[in-house]
Amino acid sequence: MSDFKERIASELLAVRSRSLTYTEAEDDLLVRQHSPLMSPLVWDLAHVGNYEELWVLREAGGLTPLRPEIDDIYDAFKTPRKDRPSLPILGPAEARRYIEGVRGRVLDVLDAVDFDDPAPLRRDGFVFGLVIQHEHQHDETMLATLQLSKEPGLVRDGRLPPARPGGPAEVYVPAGPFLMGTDTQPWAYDNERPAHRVDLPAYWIDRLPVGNGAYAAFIEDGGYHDPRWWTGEGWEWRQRQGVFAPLFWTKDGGAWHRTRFGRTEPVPMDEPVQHVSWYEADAYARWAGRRLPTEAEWEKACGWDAGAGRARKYPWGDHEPTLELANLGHRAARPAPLGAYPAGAGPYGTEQMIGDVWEWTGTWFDGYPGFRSFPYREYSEVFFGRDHRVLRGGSWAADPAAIRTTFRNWDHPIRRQIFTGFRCARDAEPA
Ligand code: AVJ
Ligand code: FE
Repeated sequence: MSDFKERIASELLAVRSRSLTYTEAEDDLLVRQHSPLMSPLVWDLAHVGNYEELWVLREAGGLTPLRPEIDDIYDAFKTPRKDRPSLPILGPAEARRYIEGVRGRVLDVLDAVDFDDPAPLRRDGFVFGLVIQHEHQHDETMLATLQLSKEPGLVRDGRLPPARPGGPAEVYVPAGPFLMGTDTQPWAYDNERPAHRVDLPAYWIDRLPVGNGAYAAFIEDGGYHDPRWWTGEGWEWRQRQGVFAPLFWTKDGGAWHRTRFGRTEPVPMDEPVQHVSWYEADAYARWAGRRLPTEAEWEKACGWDAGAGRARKYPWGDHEPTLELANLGHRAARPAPLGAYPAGAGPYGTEQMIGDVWEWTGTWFDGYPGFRSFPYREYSEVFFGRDHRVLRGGSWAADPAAIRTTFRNWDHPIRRQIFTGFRCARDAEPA
């Protein structure tokens, strides 16, 4: 096998070992639905195998279906999350057997496929990138489900670099055009394409994500009780849901605590805030006299190298993340403290844009000019419009294989159980 194929094989192995780790729990925990917003873990597990069968074995490999009768159950569009527990889904042992059977054949297809084949699923191994990233995305979802299950099982305490206090609060991004999106990243999704010129006025953007300490000041200042800071929809949501703090926060003896993966601890004030909805992020920004960055502002600050006239794959350049550059891949079950990654700074001096927390932007999820759906409308296109806000950068739970400057995630503005925070921006004063 070529080096590239070896690399793909090892990425396939790595993501599968994570999926299996996340589903090591007892059967009862795997088949239970922990929230109507989430699937039972065992559904995610068989779904990633079914997706792999559909795209690699059938579409790219031309093989006949292994178990066509289960396709509908694992089609996210045919079965809404709330219905998944009542379906005849495969049990844990059967699900593991099924995905293993698929995987064996996937490695045969990998061995045989020609990456110079002009068929877009096969060229540059696109279909393998598709399934590897897909499984990573479901792994992150499974981790959020596990957190809701209150099982302490999956807390990891890997060492993260320390906080680095001080430094400027915001960085300046001068006016000028940049190239948004990509035509050249071979595994980029349809929604990241095509690359297109966007001309932005000058703006300021936070050097770091908003921290728990700053967010607690918003709470203490009565931010959750003052409709001035909220959009009409956001205020209605806040009242209806009775929300007064980020998800998992409680006030205990006058101090904020958070309960995650079954463990309660004082809220670390120097960590990026997470588990806030778009509405909360937006309200905080207004309270602070700022606003959320647009998606374009976020991307330009993240990776646009104006001197070189090109976008970097990551803020620091094109080389893969290391322990000193970003907090990705679930090394510890938390964002790193603020300022922990000076070496991971972007071209304008922003830090921690990649990893730690997904960052809400002010932009609705939509197609770029010239968007063409590939390989299927249900990956991106059906979500375009005014239902989902764009999230950028990836969280501590995201894997490097599924993260880059141009990667776009999206979710409903009410979503809080995902690993989401934000940073603020503002227009630069007119010269
Ligand atoms: C890109 C994270 C919004 O997990 O809902 C998973 C990706 N698409 N299966 C999701 C996805 C099909 C999606 N997000
Ligand atoms: Fe999926």
